[in-house]
Amino acid sequence: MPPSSLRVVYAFAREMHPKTSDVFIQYGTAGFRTKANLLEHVVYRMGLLAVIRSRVKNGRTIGIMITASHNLEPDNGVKLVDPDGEMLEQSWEEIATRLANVSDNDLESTTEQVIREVKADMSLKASVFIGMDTRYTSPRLAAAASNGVIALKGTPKELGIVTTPMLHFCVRCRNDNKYGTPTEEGYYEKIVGAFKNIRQKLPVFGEYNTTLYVDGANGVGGKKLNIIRKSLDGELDLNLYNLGGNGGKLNLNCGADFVKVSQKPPVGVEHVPFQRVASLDGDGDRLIYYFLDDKENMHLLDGDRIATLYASYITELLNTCEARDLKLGLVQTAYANGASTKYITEELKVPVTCVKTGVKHLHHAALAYDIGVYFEANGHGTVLYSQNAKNTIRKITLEGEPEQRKAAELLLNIIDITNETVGDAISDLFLVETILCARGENVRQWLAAYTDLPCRQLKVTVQDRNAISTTDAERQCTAPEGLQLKIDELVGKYANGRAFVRPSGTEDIVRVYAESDTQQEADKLAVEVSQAVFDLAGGVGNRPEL
Ligand code: G16
Repeated sequence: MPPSSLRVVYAFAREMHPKTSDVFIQYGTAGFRTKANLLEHVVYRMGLLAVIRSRVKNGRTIGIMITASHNLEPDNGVKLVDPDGEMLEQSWEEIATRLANVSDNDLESTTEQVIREVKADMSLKASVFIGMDTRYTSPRLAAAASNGVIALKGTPKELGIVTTPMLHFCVRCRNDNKYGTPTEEGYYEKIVGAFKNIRQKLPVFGEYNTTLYVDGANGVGGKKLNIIRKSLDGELDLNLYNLGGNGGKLNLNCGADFVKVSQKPPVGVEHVPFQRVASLDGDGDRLIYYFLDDKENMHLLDGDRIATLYASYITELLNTCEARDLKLGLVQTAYANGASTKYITEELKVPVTCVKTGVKHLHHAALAYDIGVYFEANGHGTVLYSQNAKNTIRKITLEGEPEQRKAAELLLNIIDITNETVGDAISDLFLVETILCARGENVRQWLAAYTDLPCRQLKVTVQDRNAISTTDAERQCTAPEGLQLKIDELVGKYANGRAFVRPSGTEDIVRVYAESDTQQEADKLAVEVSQAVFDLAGGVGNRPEL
């Protein structure tokens, strides 16, 4: 494409998606996220960038997802997906931020500059898949993304309303047809098909029962499970709640983020003692389990629990296969409960890596293992299998002893249930159910593996969240001056105390995490650390109180 035709980039911007706000916006933990009405020009520009990225990748398909995932309805967001279905390469985040913030007048020249910088061959074809969540602002934003793609003569394909992981899956399949068929149906065929397949090999036994309640967060994940539910033949009896009807609002007092952070059950779900409930988030990329006991106390089975369930079961199968050369490791963030890390290293004897928040960081670190299990405590995670691991397991299905072959075949089915491109609530749900069924366990038995340290998460609003800087996988704070010293002093007062603070990359707030021996102490420590943030980092509004 000759540079002269870049004129259309400006024309489209000015006529259809003008930049109407001067608020600086940054590609954060999971792309751009803010109030939906501030995003149209950003999304249009991400359409442009996706075409450039596709051309740099020799015409392979790039994904654009319109979603603000766990955020409330008025927010929206956009993120780019790379050809293997993984998050956009980090070095491009700066380019995305630059392109999103230039004025309309400078857009043409900046686009030209980016094309030169990344050496994109603009004569190549470019293909972009666009998906969106159920927010009422999403169709308009998806259209803006499409226009961005068209402005640079790329080919957009709108997948309509899909979960974020479905978009990642379709992008991967479009570029690697051995992974699956790049459609929603192809996704069901592979993931649900593998689950049904495995269920034929693993009859229900012991304390496991097939009834599962699901909180759909009034988002897309629940709707898709409703489609899947109809194709299940008793392998799993899904009772679905919060599907977006009856005035239920997206992520409001429900969904994985609400359940994890507030440590309360969601509204809208029937409560039956000891019934296991799976809670999804708004775009279906996070999963948390919980149950209420007969005294209505809530017991949470979060991302750390799911990770330990996976790691222990996969290790068991690898041992049966005698595939002991395959190195399995687990990746967590600073939010991982201290008790889970202790259990993983001391009981499971599995190595743990700790990285910064954001699945893009966990995904990257998990690639260092033959089998890398990664999970954020908030329920976002998956398992990555290296080609070496897949080949070894496949070989055992052909050459192993009968018991080894059986375990290796189970592992192959498990790999097929897994969405290796990104954390996926639906795929994770089927994987958890598979393992609980294989072990004949109920939720109480699952919970018994270890006891969580009581913890509390809080949010503090400050003038500028970027005033907070961190290091050591976000466990230490380097700015503002004096804040880490104050946190250390506070933590020192508590038995088994641990706390850290970090600026959120998806909401305009600072997050505070605290852990201690009792819930009361964890709550107190969290408030004291929040007060320190408020005092030293320019808090606005009311000072946090106990
Ligand atoms: C996104 C990211 C997650 C991250 C979460 C919160 O989740 O994909 O990796 O843990 O945001 O990030 P922060 O603490 O920076 O706000 P989701 O489900 O909202 O896409």
